[in-house]
Amino acid sequence: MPSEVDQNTIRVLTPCASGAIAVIEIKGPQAAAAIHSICSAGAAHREQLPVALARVKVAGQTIDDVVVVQRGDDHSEIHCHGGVAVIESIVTVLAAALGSPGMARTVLEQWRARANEPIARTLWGFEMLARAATGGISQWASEKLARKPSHAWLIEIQRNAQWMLAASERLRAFISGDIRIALVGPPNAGKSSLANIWLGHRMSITSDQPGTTRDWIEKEVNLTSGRISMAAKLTDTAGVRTTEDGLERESIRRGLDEIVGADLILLIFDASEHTDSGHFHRVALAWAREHGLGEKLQSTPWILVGNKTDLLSDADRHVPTTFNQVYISARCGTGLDELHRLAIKLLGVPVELKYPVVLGAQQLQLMQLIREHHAEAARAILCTLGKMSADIF
Ligand SMILES: Nc1nc2c(ncn2[C@@H]2O[C@H](COP(=O)(O)OP(=O)(O)OP(=O)(O)O)[C@@H](O)[C@H]2O)c(=O)[nH]1
Ligand SMILES: [Mg+2]
Repeated sequence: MPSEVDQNTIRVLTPCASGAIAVIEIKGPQAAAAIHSICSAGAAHREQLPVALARVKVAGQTIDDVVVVQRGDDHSEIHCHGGVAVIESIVTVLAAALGSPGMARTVLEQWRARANEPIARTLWGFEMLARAATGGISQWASEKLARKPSHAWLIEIQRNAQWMLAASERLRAFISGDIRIALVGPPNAGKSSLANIWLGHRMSITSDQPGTTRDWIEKEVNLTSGRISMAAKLTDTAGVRTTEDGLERESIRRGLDEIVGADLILLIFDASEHTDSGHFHRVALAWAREHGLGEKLQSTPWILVGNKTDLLSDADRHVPTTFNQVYISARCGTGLDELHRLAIKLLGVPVELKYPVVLGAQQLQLMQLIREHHAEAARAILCTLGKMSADIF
């Protein structure tokens, strides 16, 4: 049986980021007494008014002017200024007032752990959330709130919140940048040049010396097409060829190992060495089989990338003969839009990535909305969604 002290909890509901206001939740049989003991003015009483202005003082010194909200008999919130030092101080004095000073450390650690959580990784998601304060979900909810709040619209908000949560779960890999794209091909094809131009700065050394890349290198890149923008991990590998050099053989083996876990393979060749795209396709497939990649290409989406098109005259320029071919020039940066479009298509990026999807702190807030089924909570959460997205810009 937990003691009364153990039943008390403190949680910082707002995310660990710079913000004007923070909300600290306190629950348990001693919640009201603890708030009363650290605030100089009277705390809120639900029967009269659920909110009250108060001044938090420690040893006679004022820390902050706050609003105390009483949500229930054993459930209150302190709405204080959002500075980190203010939050840390109030959590510390609250924990002490509850007779459990050690709790402050755990509460603050949990709060800080949420500091780097992405809110939404998609451009469209950001846009939708940014508009939330003046339009989007918020406007829709405000209109409903302006009329008499009804059970029906709360159910509707819940249904939407649930949809966002479910979509966010389904899209987690796409949102969190866990998708892996591997660049594979013979030496000198331009793998490292493509990786560099994609990243926007030098990731790998390039040279006309075959076998320049000796180890696989992985970096996060952005994949953008239309309204979809997602992060992915791009791996540049050593050029694959038969060689007597033991060190190069080991580099090639490691590169091929990396390809095993890839979600998309970019098979890259020097297109200027081939007469037409049909010939190019056959040679590339034979090359892949010769180097043990045949099976992997059966089970993983792949794109045949013909590089160095700047070396081809207009008359010699290839026209793709299969849906998964693309021609680029890593030197001039041409063809990259088409490469992004095809990559997004072949990765099977779900259509939901066009809509707002949420992670981390916002997920918690949506869950709270679903659980509490409460008009006040709905309003607070929708305002926070708007505020958080405004903070991003
Ligand atoms: N003309 C032209 N040259 C290119 C292009 N892309 C790469 N190159 C050149 O081709 C050579 C090889 O490029 P890298 O990017 O090092 O090729 P790689 O496939 O990484 O080679 P390894 O690391 O040896 O496997 C370099 O001299 C590049 O400047 C291109 O689009 N056009
Ligand atoms: Mg290289």
